[in-house]
Amino acid sequence: MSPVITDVRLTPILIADAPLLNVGGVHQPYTPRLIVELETDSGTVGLGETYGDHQYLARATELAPKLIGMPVTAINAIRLLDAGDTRLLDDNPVAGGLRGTLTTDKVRLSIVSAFETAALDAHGRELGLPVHALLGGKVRDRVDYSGYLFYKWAEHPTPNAPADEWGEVLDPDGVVRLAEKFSAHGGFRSFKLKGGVFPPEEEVAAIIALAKAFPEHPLRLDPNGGWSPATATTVAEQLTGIVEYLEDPTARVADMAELHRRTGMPLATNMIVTAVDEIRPAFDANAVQVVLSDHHFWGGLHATRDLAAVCHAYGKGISMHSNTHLGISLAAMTHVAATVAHLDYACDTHYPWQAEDVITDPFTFTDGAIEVTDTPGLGIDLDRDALARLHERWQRLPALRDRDDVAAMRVADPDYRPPGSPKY
Ligand code: GKR
Ligand code: MG
Repeated sequence: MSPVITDVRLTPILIADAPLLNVGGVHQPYTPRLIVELETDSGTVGLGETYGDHQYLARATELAPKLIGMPVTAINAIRLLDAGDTRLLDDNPVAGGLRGTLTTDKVRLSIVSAFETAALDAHGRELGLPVHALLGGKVRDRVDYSGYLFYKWAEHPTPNAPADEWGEVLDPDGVVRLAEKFSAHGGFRSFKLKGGVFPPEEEVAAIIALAKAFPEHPLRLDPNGGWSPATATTVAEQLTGIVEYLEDPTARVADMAELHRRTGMPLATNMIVTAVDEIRPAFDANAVQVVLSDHHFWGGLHATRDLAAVCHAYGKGISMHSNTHLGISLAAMTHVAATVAHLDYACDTHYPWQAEDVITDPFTFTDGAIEVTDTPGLGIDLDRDALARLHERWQRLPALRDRDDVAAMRVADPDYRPPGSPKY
C-alpha cells in the first residue's frame, strides 16, 4: 500500500537577498518563498519549495486540503489538481519576476510542483530511495551549475537591510572581480551575466573582459528581453564565438527567430517558452535553440523530464532556469537534472547569492557542481529554527511579501519608471 497524505503544512518565509540589478529594477532586501511540508500516515514528512508571492500562497492554501487522502504515488493526479483554468494574470514579464507572462495555470503549476517534490521526497524516504531513483535513476553523479553573475550595488538603499559579501559590481572590472569571487566560492566552470542593466556596449565589454580572464569558461548574457531587434543583432555579431548562447535577447518569438536566422547565434529562453502552449509557436519559428526549464513553472520534476523529451525530439537543447531559491529547490533541481540524458549546458542557480537557508546542511559547490546524493528522498533535512525565524520575518514585514523589483528601485529613485520594452 502506498503511504497516504494526512497533512500539508504551508510556511511562507522571507529570505535575505542582495541588491541585484536587472532590466526591470533591483532585488528587494527580502524575497518571498513558500515551504511545503507534506506528512504521510506513517509520519514521514516530505519537503517542497516554490514561489511565495501572495497569489502563489493563496492558490497553495486552496489546493493543499485536496491532497489529504491522496497516496504519495499519485503524482499524475497531483499535477492535474484543479487544472483547466488558464487566464492571463499579467502580460508584463517584469511583474512575473522576469519569468515570462503570468497565468493562473503557471501559478497552479508552481504550487503543484512543490507538492510533487514533497510527495517524491516522502515516498523516497519511506522506500529508502533517492528522488532521482523515483524518476528513473541518475545518468550522472554531479550536476554542473554556472556562476550566475549580476551587476549590483554595494548595499540596499533601505535602512537596516541585510549586508552581503560580494561588493559593488557596476563595470567590466567589477564583473571580472565578481567572477573571481564566484570561482573561489564554488569553482564555477561557466558564467552567466545578467544583462539589460547598462547600455549593451558596456555589457559586451564585460563579456569580453570575462572571456579574457576565463578563456576556458563558456559564457552567456541574459538581458531578459531588454533589447530591440537591431540592438540584439549588433550584440549577437559582436559576441559570436565568444558566448555559447544569448538568453532572451529580445522579447518576441518573431524577433528571436529573425535574430537567429540572420546571425546564427544560438538563443536560449526562460521567457518565451514557459508553458506547453508556448512550445509549438517558438519551435515552429526556430526562435529558440535551448529551453531553460524552471521545474516550478512547468509543474514539477516529471513535467521537466517530459519537457526534456520534447526538446530532444525537436533537436533543442535543455538546461535549467533559476530564480531566487533555497536548498530544497536546489536539491529538486539536482535530482531531476541528474536524470536528464541530454542536459547540454550547466544549469542556472541563484543559490550562491543566498546567505541563509531552511535546510540543516546548506549545499556547497565543488568545481561548479553539486554531487547527486543517494540519500533517501531529496537527501536534505529541514532546519525548523531557521524556518520559524524566516516565517517570523514574513509576519513582521507585510510590505515585502511580493517580489517587486520596481518598488525596490523606487527606494533609491522615487521617480523611477520601469523601462518600456525594449529598454535599449
Ligand atoms: O533574479 O533578477 C533576477 C533574474 O533576472 C530572474 O528574475 C530571472 O527570472 O534569472 C532569471 C533569468 O534567467 O531570466
Ligand atoms: Mg533568463
